[in-house]
Amino acid sequence: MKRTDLAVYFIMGTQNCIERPLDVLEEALNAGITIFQLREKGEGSLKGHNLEQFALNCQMLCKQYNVPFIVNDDVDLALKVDADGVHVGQDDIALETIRAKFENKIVGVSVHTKEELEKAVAGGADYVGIGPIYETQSKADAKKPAGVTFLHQARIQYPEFPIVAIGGINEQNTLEVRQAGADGVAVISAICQSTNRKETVQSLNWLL
Ligand code: TZP
Ligand code: MG
Repeated sequence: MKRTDLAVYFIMGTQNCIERPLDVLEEALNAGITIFQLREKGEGSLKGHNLEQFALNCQMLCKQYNVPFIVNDDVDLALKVDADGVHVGQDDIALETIRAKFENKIVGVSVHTKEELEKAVAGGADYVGIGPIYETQSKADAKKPAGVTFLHQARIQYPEFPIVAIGGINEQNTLEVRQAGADGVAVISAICQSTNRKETVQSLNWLL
């Protein structure tokens, strides 16, 4: 993957949307997001057949806009719908196992420490997600906000490795994250709750 693919990384599940989720996604795509992750989690989230149908609908929209479609955590679903990739945390299936199943696909890993970062890079991750940088309302079990220090260290250690920052990122603090070395910003609420998605995505995307 190219580092620029991470510029505006939209993450969404039906539970994050007040409006019709597929409308939110289409507006985000139209506004210029560069990659999308389906993260269906928490109370009232879709399961089984309904989840698969929703995933297929999201994937179809992403294809129309030529935007990679990534599935969070659910390796089986990602394989079943032939997603462009999968994103896993430290508590999910081991990277080696996933790498083998997604040979020519995108594999992203969340990291919080130097050790986790080195393991992800050595294990063949295509990119890492670092966060939460700021306070977030969108993840029930989120760790304490870490600020940009670790993100900055990661960039110094790996000048070329694709890194996306996550957690409480919005139009106001995106510059700080960029200056710390992130290739892009991964956001849920900034886009889901935006009243002007075109403007929001443009402000989040410093590559435009
Ligand atoms: N992982 C770390 S923070 C977070 C995830 C999935 C939630 C990000 O959501 P928001 O609304 O952009 O803070
Ligand atoms: Mg996970």
